[in-house]
Amino acid sequence: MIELYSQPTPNGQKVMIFLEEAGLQWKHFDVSIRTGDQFKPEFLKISPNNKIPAIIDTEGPGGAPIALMESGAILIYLAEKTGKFLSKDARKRYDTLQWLIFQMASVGPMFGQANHFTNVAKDNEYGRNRYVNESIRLYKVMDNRLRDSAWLGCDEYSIADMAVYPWTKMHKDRGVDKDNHPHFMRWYQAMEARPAVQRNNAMAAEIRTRMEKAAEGKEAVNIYDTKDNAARLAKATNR
Ligand SMILES: N[C@@H](CCC(=O)N[C@@H](CS)C(=O)NCC(=O)O)C(=O)O
Repeated sequence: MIELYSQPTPNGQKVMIFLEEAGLQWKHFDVSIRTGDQFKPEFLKISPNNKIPAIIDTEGPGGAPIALMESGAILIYLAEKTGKFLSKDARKRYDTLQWLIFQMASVGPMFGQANHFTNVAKDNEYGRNRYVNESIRLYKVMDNRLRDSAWLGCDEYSIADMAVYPWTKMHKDRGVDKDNHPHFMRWYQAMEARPAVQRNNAMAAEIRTRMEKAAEGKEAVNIYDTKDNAARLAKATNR
């Protein structure tokens, strides 16, 4: 059984997509980053960086439980555990890993900052331009890659596609469409046609509603105010 400690943000959804694609037995444990669950001592035991997602595989290596954080590492672990979505052919495997890391190092952090400066720190023009422009460049990189390759990682559907897809749902906001990014859009539509991806999207909406309801009346943590993050962490870990 895979226990997923998470919230259905793009980083959470990548793991949900894998679990659905692979048909693994799994359960979602809600960790509300709005109400500060990421700073609870029990969560920090499995995710010391106080971020979702994290998993516990109750039957890890040698039959003993294993806890993991970092969505890229989780996807590699699950791919190796199941023998699915990460090719055994060395070239395809390293191609896939390089595009997975492209997501972890570029798409996630840059798109995240672009969203922040577009929706939260709206009066910071420098930040908005820097990250929105970088996001637009990254969409072109993906369009070029998908001109030459059926899927992002290699010629097979893989963990690289699962990692990127949830981050690209807002592509229209960056002016990406069929005319200017035809190869990206072909891939995006192929992703949306997959039953496991559709199940993920439905489940993500359900879990989001459930978590919003559970958070009603609770004090919210301002995750954008990072000044007292160190204090929150110290309190949670008694340091
Ligand atoms: N590199 C990490 C990033 C995880 C991450 O940034 N998670 C965010 C939500 S998408 C989070 O937990 N934020 C809570 C906080 O910063 O307090 C991964 O891919 O797992």
